[in-house]
Amino acid sequence: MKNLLPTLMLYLLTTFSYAQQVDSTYVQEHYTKTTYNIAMRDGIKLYTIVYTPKDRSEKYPILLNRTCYNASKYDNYKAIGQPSSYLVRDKYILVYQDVRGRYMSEGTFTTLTPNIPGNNKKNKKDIDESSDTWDTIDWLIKNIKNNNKKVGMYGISYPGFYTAAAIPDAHPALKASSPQAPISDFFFDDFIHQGAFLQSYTAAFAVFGYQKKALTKQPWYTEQIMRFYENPPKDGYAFHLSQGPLKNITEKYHFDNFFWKEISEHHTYDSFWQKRSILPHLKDVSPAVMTVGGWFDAEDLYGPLNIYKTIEKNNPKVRNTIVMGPWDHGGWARERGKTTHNHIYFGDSVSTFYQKEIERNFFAHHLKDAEIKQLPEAYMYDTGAKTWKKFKAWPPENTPTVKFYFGKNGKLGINALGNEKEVFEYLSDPARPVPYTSQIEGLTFTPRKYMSDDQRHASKRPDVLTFVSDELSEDLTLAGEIVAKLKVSMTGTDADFIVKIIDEYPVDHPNYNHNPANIIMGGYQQLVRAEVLRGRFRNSFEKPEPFEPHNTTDVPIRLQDILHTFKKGHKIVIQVHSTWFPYIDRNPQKYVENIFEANEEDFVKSTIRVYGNSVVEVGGKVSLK
Ligand code: PG9
Repeated sequence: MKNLLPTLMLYLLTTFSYAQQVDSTYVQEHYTKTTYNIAMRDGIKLYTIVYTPKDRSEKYPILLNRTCYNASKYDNYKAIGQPSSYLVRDKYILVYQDVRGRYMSEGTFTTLTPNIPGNNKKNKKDIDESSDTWDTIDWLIKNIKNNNKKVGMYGISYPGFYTAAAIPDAHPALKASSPQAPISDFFFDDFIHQGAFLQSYTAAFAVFGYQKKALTKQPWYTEQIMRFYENPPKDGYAFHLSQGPLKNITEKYHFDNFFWKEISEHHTYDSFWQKRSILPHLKDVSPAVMTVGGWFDAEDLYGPLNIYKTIEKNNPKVRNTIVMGPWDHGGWARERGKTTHNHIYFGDSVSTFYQKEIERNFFAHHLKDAEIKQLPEAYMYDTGAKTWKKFKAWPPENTPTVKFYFGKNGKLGINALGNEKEVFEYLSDPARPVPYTSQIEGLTFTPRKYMSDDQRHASKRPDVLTFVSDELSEDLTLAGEIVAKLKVSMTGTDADFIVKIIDEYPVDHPNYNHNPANIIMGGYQQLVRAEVLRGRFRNSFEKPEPFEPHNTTDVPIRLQDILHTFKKGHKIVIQVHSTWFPYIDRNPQKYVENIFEANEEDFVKSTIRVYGNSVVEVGGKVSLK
C-alpha cells in the first residue's frame, strides 16, 4: 500500500496541475516569492502565494488562480501547472490562493459555494466565492507593489468554477476572466449527467468529502482514498459490478463522506443543486471572458458551453469568447508534441498553439493594453477536419440542422423521414450492462479515454441499437447543438437512455503509429459525442416520473455540442442503449424513489422499444421540443 501512495499522489498532482512543469529556474531567476494570509470580510484568512517579477522597470497586471487543489504545489518556484511558460515569460504578478477550508486556508470547504447576489454590498457573514475574490483582489491591488491595478483570473476544473464564480459582482479591477473546463452545475457536470450518477467517479469523492483538521500543505484524505487503492482492481467494470447496489458503496467506502451524502440525498435537481449553479448569476458581467473547453472533456463539457452561452444571452455587449479544442480535461495546459486523444491523432503541438496564439493574446490585450487583434467570438477546432475554425457566434448562425432517422435493418436515414411503424427492441439487463469502454480499465479516478473511444464493442451487443448511414459521398460538417427526440416504451417503470454520435472510418483506413498494434483504425467507430438522460427526468429534472409500462413516451435528450466534419468515405453511426457501465450507475429499471437506496431485488430486466418516428437533430440551435 505504501508504495502505491506516491503513484496515486502523482496521479492527483498531474490530474489537477494540468500543465507540464514550467521552467522553475526561470521563475526563480526572474520572480520573487512571498506568501500572505489575506483576511476576508468575515475574518477568515486565505493562504496566498505571490510571485512578483524582479524587473521593476514596469508595472504588471495580476494573474489570479484560486484553487481547491493546493496552492502550495507552486511553492519553491516549482510553478507546476498554469500559467503557461508564455505568460510566465511575459511577466505578470502570479498569485495562487487556497480557497476556504482547503490546505493552508482557514474556514470550511463548501461544495460549489452558492452565489449570494450583491457581494460587495453584503454584510460580513454572507460570503461566497465572489466576495472572497473581491476581498482578495482589493487587498492585492492595495498591497502588492508594482501592480498596474488590472487583474486577470484563470483556472481549470474546480478552479474554473472559482473563476466563473468571481464574475458576478466582480471587483472593478477584474478585467479578464478565463474559466477553463469550469464546473457550472454539478447536476450536469462531473458527478451527475442529467440525473444519472457517475459511478466511475466513486474514488474521487474522497478529495472533496472531508474537512481538514488543521492548516496543511499535504492531502488529509489519503486514508479514505486508499480504501479503493488498497488492492487496486485491474478491471473497473468487474469491480463496480461486484459492488452491487450503490448502498453497498455507501456502507463500505463512503459512510463518513459529507459530499457523497450530499450527492446521494439530493438525487433530483432540488434547491440544493439549483442554488449551486453559477449560470443564473452570469448577468451584468463586466470583465472580458474567454471560456475554454475540450471537445473530449469527460468531466466538464456542459460547463464551458453553457457558461459561454449564458453570458452571451444575458450580456450581448460584453467581450465574451469561447475556445474549444481537441482535448480532454485541461489538455490545453499540457504539451506532449503529438496531440492525441486516446487512439486518435489530431496533429502536433495544438496546446502550444492555444497557449501562444490564443491565451497569451487574450491576457496581453485586456491586461497590458497590448496592440493585439481581438480574438474571434468562437475559436473552435473541427475534430473531424482536424483544423481550427473561427465563428462570429456559437452555435454558428445559418447552420442547417441535420435530422437523422432510425431505419429498417439498422440503416440511418439522413434528412429522410422515419416510419413510426418501425419498432426497434432490446432487452436491457442491469446484471450485464453495456461497457462504456472498449478496453479493460482499472479503477479510474475520473474517466477520460472513452470520449473518443472505438464503439465496435457496443455495436456487437444485442442491447445496443446501432444505425449506420451509407458511405458519405462528400464531407458533412455537423456544427452546434444536438437533441435526440426518442419515442420509447418499456416493460419496466424506469430507464436510462444513452445516445451516441459516431464517426465510422473506412475499412482501409491506416493504423496510427502512436497506437498499440491491436488498435485497428480500419472500420474504427470513433465516438464523437455521447450523453445520458435518466429517463425519470424526461419532463423535469426537479420532478422525476416513472414510466407507464407499454405506453409510448417522448424522451428528449440534449447532448453536448459538436464541431465535426464526417469525411467523404466515412459513415455516420448513431447508437441508443440503456446501460453504460461503470461510467454511470445502473438504473434498476423498476422505479424507486432514490436509486442510492435501491436493493438488489429492485434491479430488473426490461424490454425497451424505440420507434421509427424518433429523430436525432444535429447542428445550429436545436430546441428540446
Ligand atoms: N472535474 C474535476 C473533478 C474531478 C474529480 C472530482 C471532482 C471534480 C474538477 O472539476 O475539479
